Amino acid sequence: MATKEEILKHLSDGVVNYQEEEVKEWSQKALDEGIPALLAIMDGLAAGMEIVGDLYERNEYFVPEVLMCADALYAGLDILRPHVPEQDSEAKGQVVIGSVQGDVHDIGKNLVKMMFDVGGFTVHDLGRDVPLENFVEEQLRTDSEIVAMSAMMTTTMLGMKKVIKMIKEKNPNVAIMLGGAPVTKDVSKLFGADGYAESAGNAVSEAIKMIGRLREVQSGQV
Ligand code: B12
Repeated sequence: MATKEEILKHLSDGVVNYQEEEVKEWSQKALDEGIPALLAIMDGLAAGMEIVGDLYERNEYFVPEVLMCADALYAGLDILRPHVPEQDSEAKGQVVIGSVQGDVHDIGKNLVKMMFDVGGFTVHDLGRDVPLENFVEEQLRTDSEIVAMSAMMTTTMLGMKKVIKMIKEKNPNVAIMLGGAPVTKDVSKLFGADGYAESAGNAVSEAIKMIGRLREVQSGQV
């Protein structure tokens, strides 16, 4: 029987070495051994993807390898995701989420989406490379309290500022949250966003705080 640490390592290594079949096998093993699915995703699959990021930055991996690593991660996610328990069945609110125009990076966004799902939010996922106006239209269509945008490139990040301006002009009662590797708390503030989270792990708690502040403003308390 493999230990928890061994299973997590196999999941991470499977992503790094783009071994899709191995990742599937170890994802199933993680479930069979009673390892919490969320732990297997975050400390196994996502941890592997972080190593891939370092390899890419050191020019040891290039786009084709990274794409195969992403496929391996998604293969594991397909098996593990249905086993992540809903943390709370009470409806928390609605969120529109997507990776901004020009940006095809969606692994981080999909992890954040999953956390919103299990955290009791109704999620409207626009996908990746989302035209900026679509965030505005989807917010109006669904009357979501939160719009969460992801950008992984310094170039695409600038689109977020435009979306914030467009949304605030049409509907000031929306809380906008930013995330993604090049985005910082300071950048979020500078762009006029209402919130920021560094990782999928704290996105939901930040969103709940943002909704609280929104409701206080709406009821004239501040
Ligand atoms: C995987 C990857 C790819 C894959 C994407 C596959 C996919 N389906 O996503 C592929 C191979 C397609 C790719 C392509 C390219 N990539 Co790329 N890619 C990466 C890489 C290696 C890893 C990103 C990743 O998935 N990380 C793992 C996840 C789990 O982490 P994460 O995304 O950061 O997300 C976490 C947080 O940021 C946060 N978060 C993310 N989004 C959001 C949103 C909200 C609302 C919140 C609250 C939180 C949040 O929570 C997440 C989970 O905790 C990074 C390097 C790196 N170190 O980041 C480069 C990187 C992002 N890519 C880069 C580049 C340049 C490119 C290309 C232009 C390369 C090329 N020459 O073609 C193309 C661009 C294509 C495009 N138009 O978008 C650069 C960007 C540089 C910059 N600063 O602008 C990076 C930083 C690499 C580098 N150092 O050069 N890439």
